[in-house]
Amino acid sequence: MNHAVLEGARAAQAGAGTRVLKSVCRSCHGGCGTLLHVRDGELIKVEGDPDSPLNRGRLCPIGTVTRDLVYHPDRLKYPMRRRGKRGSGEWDRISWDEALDEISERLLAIRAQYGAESIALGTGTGRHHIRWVSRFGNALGTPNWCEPGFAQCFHPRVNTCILTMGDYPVCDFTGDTPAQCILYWGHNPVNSGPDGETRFNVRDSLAAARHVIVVDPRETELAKRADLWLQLRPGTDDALGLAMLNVIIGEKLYDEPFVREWTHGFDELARHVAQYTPEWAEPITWVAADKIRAAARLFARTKPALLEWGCAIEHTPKCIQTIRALSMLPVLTNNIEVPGGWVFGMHGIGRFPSLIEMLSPEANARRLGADRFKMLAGEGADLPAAHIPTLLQAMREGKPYPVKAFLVFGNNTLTTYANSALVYESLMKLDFMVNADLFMTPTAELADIVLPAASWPELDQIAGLPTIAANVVLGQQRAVRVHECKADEEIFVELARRMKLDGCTEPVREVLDSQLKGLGLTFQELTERGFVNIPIQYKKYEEKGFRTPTGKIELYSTRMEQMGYAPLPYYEEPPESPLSAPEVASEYPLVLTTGGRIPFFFNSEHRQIERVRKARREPRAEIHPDTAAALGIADGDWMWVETRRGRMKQRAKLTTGIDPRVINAEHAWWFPEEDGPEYGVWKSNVNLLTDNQPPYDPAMGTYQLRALLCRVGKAD
Ligand SMILES: Nc1nc2c(c(=O)[nH]1)N[C@H]1C(S)=C(S)[C@@H](COP(=O)(O)OP(=O)(O)OC[C@H]3O[C@@H](n4cnc5c(=O)[nH]c(N)nc54)[C@H](O)[C@@H]3O)O[C@H]1N2
Ligand SMILES: Nc1nc2c(c(=O)[nH]1)N[C@H]1C(S)=C(S)[C@@H](COP(=O)(O)OP(=O)(O)OC[C@H]3O[C@@H](n4cnc5c(=O)[nH]c(N)nc54)[C@H](O)[C@@H]3O)O[C@H]1N2
Ligand code: SF4
Ligand SMILES: [Mo]
Repeated sequence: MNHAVLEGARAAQAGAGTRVLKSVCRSCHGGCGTLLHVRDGELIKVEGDPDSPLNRGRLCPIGTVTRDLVYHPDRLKYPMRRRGKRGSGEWDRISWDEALDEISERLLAIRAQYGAESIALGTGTGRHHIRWVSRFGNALGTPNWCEPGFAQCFHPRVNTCILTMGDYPVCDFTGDTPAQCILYWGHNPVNSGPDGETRFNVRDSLAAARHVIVVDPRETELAKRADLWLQLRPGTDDALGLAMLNVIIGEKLYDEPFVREWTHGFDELARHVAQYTPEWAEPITWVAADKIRAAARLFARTKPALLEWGCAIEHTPKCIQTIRALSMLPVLTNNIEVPGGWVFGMHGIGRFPSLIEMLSPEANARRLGADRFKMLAGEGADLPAAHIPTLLQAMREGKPYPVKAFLVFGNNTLTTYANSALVYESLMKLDFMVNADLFMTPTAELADIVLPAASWPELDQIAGLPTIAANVVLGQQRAVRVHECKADEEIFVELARRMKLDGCTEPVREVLDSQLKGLGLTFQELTERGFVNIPIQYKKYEEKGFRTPTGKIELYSTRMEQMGYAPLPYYEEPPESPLSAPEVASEYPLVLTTGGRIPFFFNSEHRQIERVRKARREPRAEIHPDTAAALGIADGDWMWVETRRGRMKQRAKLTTGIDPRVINAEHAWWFPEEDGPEYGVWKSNVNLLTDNQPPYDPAMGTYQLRALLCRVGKAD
């Protein structure tokens, strides 16, 4: 049946006057196929698309409340200009023309006075418009755009793998062969649906796997299901990974022919990891040596095996070497480019016209952090971005040069960057701030102008999943318009035109069409089909080698060595730990980890939506019953959690699933139901506790969101 006939059939089933449009949910990093039912210009129903290989008709709690999101009474409905001083909380409605004219005039004046690099652009994690932010920056002449995940989430893994393997490997979830062993490391994807996978692919692969290994300080649902649960001390993943390499190499559990032919530097690695025995790792990681051996053996002996890794390994300031060590587990065991293992992408979407050529080499070199963090902001980055702590310092102190303007497109800066108090101080120093969002947030309250952004059913875009790999290409199409909300992409185009920039001025659909040329489709045709699923080819390297300087997977990284970084992975304590900072530990004796994902919210979002909020009214911090009893804390009590940076409170959740020496606190809490302009952002915000001061990861500039020292007490 052709697509027009199919659409007709769907509409007939839905009832007279109803159109059913295929689209893709973008309320998380996943991309579940959806059917949007539209009548008289209104979205009346959202269903999972039964044809989509990513969700087969299912939607998670967040996807299920899409209509509540789109038509929420608190949506920003029109542009507004702040009255009074920054943070006054008083706003006047203005027109889009007024807003865009004022923004372009202010930006042109700031650019003329301080240089283009004094204008910074910010966005949120994995958003549909992420590449448009840097594109607009390139057209404007500023290298300073940022995203909270670039040094802290996913991109450290992406950049490391591109440098050492030539591409970013993803789990083979759309092929025919299920993995037999899955190793979940610092990752809880049944809740999170992260990195361009969907929770449903994850659940299906879990159901099919014979063996499960979990590396997590908390006893999650996955840990309960696991053959082996390695309950490590937060922040010691590098030591554990190195010890597993020691076992795999020492016991000759690796795939000798693959390693010999397709890897570079095995002998150096083997010599190097000989020191990292399981007995060495036990007191560091709190995981018994025998258990480390058992995990290494199970992973190496079961084929095919998958590593599912998450952002927990990127929330300490030495993430690149941790990633290096872990990435070698599937490599040594030859689980790369095989059915049911890690595969490189089919790259179904064509090159995005990033306009990077509009940025001069001098401007590129001025990107904040480029001189130090080459894998984030310089030559070792796939998509270079500014270093957030350096950017905030430039706002506060004007050093190394002033940053005067910040345009934020979809990021609740006060809740998700580390060290929220210092973030607030930095934003208050700006001359000009713009915030485009779906809702008013404590961060948007600090802006000069706020813009109402469109949510996913209100805009056109292409999604390629898994992210980076683009094995499935999905069309996200505008089904409805609400209020005066505009897609971020359109805002950039309109601003570029008004500012008379030499790029970023063509219509959005023209760009989308250009990206689909390789598939022989227009954007319109893609939306009619819904998606294109490109069959995965395995062992592509046998024809072309790996895209690295040696043509092999570099266990010993020549690129990292050239850039002045360690070519082999090593162990280093987190900077604020019982071992590295015993003097701090005497006052703050517990290890704090943060952020474990909640299935009902995406980071700081969705707290306004009653149908999901009722599942989690208040923030929770997990504590062992023995620790709680010693401090007189009962289950459900408000509990202070305090570090050297500050304190905040969450409800104590007593559980034996956490080590008595560890606390886990949720992230991104604020309370939209409380009074503005603060909306309770200082009450339970875990980033009052985290740290954005040095040391940073030497290559990536990563700061410290987890593995810190804290103390807790009963709050009234
Ligand atoms: N529903 C929902 N989905 C989301 C998000 C959301 O907020 N809600 N956020 C999105 C984002 S931005 C991301 S990056 C992904 C993240 O998704 P995940 O990578 O799954 O991240 P988390 O759930 O934060 O952490 C995973 C696990 O790491 C454990 N952990 C904590 N500290 C350590 C440690 O030091 N070492 C190890 N090995 N484990 C540790 C936690 O206990 C947790 O169970 O999810 C994305 N998807
Ligand atoms: N302590 C601690 N801190 C963390 C983490 C942790 O685990 N622990 N996780 C970190 C990680 S991994 C990440 S990636 C970051 C995530 O941090 P962010 O990406 O900043 O996530 P949010 O705060 O949810 O910001 C999303 C904002 O975008 C708005 N929005 C949604 N869709 C759109 C849109 O289409 N257009 C526009 N303009 N706005 C939109 C939402 O309403 C919301 O206000 O947080 C990091 N912070
Ligand atoms: S898993 Fe993500 S993409 Fe799928 S329905 Fe939920 S929020 Fe939407
Ligand atoms: Mo993230």
